[in-house]
Amino acid sequence: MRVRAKLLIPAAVVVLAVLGVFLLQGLARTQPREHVVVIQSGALVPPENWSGGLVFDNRYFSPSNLTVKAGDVVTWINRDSVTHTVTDLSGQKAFDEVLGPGQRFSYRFERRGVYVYYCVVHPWKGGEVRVE
Ligand SMILES: [Cu+2]
Repeated sequence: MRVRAKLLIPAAVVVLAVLGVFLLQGLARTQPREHVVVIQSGALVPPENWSGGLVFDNRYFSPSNLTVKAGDVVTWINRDSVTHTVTDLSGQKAFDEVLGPGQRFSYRFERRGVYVYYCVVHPWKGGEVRVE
């Protein structure tokens, strides 16, 4: 009986530890994440030979293409010296925010889909958030 108890306790500790690791992994997977998009310094300069369409380039929004999970938060930070906007062009018009130099704006993407956004002041700056 004593020998059995001595074996049972370490076995129980191992089982609990393994269960704990699985639980923590599950939690980590379901925790909403925050993603950062930087409005780059110099984003006010239009691309050469700009023809009027949106340009998805990390020189403007970085990254200009981002894939997130539903429930995740995206934070845009304006690192440029002038004011920019983060304006949703999708039918949902989920956000339209003016960001002065150094300002940031966060939005939680609850609904799946593709959100194309741009800057009203500098309309070559395209960005896309794909919510899965
Ligand atoms: Cu801008």
